[in-house]
Amino acid sequence: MNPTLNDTAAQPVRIVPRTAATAADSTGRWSEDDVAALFALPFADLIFRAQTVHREHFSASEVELATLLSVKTGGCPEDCGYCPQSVHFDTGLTAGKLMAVDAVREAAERAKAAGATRFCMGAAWRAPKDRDVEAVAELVRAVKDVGLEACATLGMLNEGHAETLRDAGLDYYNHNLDSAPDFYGDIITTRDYQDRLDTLERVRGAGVKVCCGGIVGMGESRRQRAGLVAQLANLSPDYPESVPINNLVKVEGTPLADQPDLDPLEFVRTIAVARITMPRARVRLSAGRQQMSEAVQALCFLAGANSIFYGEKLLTTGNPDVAADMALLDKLGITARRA
Ligand code: SAM
Ligand code: DTB
Ligand code: SF4
Repeated sequence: MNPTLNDTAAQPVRIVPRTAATAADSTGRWSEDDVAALFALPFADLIFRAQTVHREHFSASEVELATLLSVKTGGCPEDCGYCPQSVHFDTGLTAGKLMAVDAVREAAERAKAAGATRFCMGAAWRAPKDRDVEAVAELVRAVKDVGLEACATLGMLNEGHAETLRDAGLDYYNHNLDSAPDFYGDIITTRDYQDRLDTLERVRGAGVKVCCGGIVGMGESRRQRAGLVAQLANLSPDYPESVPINNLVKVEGTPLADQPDLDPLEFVRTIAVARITMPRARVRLSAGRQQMSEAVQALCFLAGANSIFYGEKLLTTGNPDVAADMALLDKLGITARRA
């Protein structure tokens, strides 16, 4: 008989996961090295650690359902290499004007009836004008009237914009850092990292909750994924309340259309590292679920994801249909967060 197995059977060994020097410093800051060390943990240790942190702050069997709606589609002057809505790339998308309040209210009512608690409105603007912000404030009021949490992502905000949206009842503003600072320039040239940080500061300053994450699978290195997570975890005065982790959706016509797939387990690791470094945040398994197996999604929930986009569409691309998502959550014994 294998002596090792025999010993183990006779005297159970307490397995303590290796944690390495992987923790925030005394000020709560995460160095890129420490985040990279988390990524390098044995998979089981990383997931165990993420689960432990997750259970300290959330029920591990509950997920938030957020529905997305593109309220202003396409025609965006920015050149974000992943995005089907940029005017720089021919993706066959038809651009539209800002949606009317009634249509948005109806979409919010449908989302609520389907079980969502959060409604996120996206607009393909570089930066909204004052009148755009006023118009979106009306949409926010409609969403709040329906009884959903309201989130908007409209691009860069100028002075006073975050306050106008807050006064309309906006709960969250989504503005992603998207990648590590040293990879950002490979993906976007029309605005820089500091522009993003400035908008996030305006959002925080107005007392609106921050939803900020990024995209993986764009050809970045693992070190750069660690760099992105470190940036998010170290945001001042605190990390975002909500952290969407998107897996690149490859859209024909965009420069990243032929990007090789990221190893799914590396995506799971990214979720786990986000959970460990931002323990109280809603970590959202965001774009890319339609291309992901159920098993990988289940691993993402184990790794600490506790929010998903719910409904057939993201902004312009597909998302699993509601029945499939319900069946998956049911299989996993995960329930939807109640309002
Ligand atoms: N125009 C605004 C902006 O960029 O801030 C808001 C809308 S923009 C589409 C919102 C986010 O969607 C982007 O920051 C990016 O993280 C994500 N996104 C866009 N296209 C994507 C794609 N093909 N795959 C994954 N995420 C994507
Ligand atoms: C986020 O981080 N992901 C969402 C939301 N915030 C606005 C957008 C995903 C978009 C995926 C590509 C599309 O459907 O156009
Ligand atoms: Fe425009 Fe936003 Fe798309 Fe960039 S991600 S091209 S800013 S809509």
